[in-house]
Amino acid sequence: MTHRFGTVALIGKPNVGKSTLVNAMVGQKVAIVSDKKQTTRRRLRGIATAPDHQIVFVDTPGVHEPHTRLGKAMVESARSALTDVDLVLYVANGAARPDEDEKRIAKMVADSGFGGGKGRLVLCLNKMDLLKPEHVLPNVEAYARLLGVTQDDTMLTTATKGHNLDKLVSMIVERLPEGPPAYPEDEFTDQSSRFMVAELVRERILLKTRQEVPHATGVVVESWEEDDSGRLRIAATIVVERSGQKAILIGEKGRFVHDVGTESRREIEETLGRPVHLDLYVKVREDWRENPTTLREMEYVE
Ligand SMILES: Nc1nc2c(ncn2[C@@H]2O[C@H](COP(=O)(O)OP(=O)(O)OP(=O)(O)O)[C@@H](O)[C@H]2O)c(=O)[nH]1
Ligand SMILES: [Mg+2]
Repeated sequence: MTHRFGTVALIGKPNVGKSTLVNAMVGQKVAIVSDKKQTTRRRLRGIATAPDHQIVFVDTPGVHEPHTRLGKAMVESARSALTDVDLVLYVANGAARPDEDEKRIAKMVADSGFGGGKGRLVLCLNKMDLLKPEHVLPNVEAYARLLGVTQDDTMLTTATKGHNLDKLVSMIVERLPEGPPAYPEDEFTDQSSRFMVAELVRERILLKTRQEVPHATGVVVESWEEDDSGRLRIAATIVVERSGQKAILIGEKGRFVHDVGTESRREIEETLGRPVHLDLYVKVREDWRENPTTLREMEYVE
């Protein structure tokens, strides 16, 4: 049996479903997902292993026009993913026509040498559940033209329902070089447990807040120790930019942060496979998104 191995970067606008696709294709939750734009803040790997292949998916932050140091680092992290992969999986919201932002991202991908015709670019039009039947053909054609690919390189998916994902994986595997697996089969990601815990806390906040709060929130795990009973005691700080945001996150009588703690702890215990005691604190650090030290502490930059 031929075994194929390769690295695949998912590139696209924010909120198109890149992280949802990675989780579904890996078969494990490796990336947080939310209905807010710019959920993913740095590159992360999700590893999918099968008898005949191993694919290292590189999930990236959605490419957008950045306004902060964090935003710039996010876009740079997506751009630099293009330097070191076998294939690009270009993900777009198939239910919307390509706009100017989409054109800029397509150009960035082409400029990095992943133009159509070379077998190194696969187009995934996601959110097909939201697409009206009469828009299928014009939308598929518009994206295919933009990226210079044919229908043979295009897959229509609904990531949230798993629709067409097996076909998408086959399309990717066919295009990867032959080679042995690089990771053991039970390894699913390159992230540290500390980072994943911070992300699971942040995901809860993204799902429960609106407007500027999701974007102004970061999470740092401060301490991590095992107590006598074998339970992990984790303390994390939720960092926001303004006192008004802090008030929202604490909530009346501390209710909001308490709920975030209870809800994220359940998922953290599942991920780590052991009981956890989670303490959460909320702090204001003005303009932390401009602060290189904080960005490093949060592991958004190296
Ligand atoms: N209707 C529908 N929603 C989807 C589909 N795939 C993902 N979503 C939703 O779209 C939203 C964004 O999904 P993410 O996976 O976080 O998107 P992303 O591209 O990683 O976004 P960024 O990290 O911000 O770049 C979430 O609310 C998902 O549940 C789909 O096929 N259909
Ligand atoms: Mg994402």
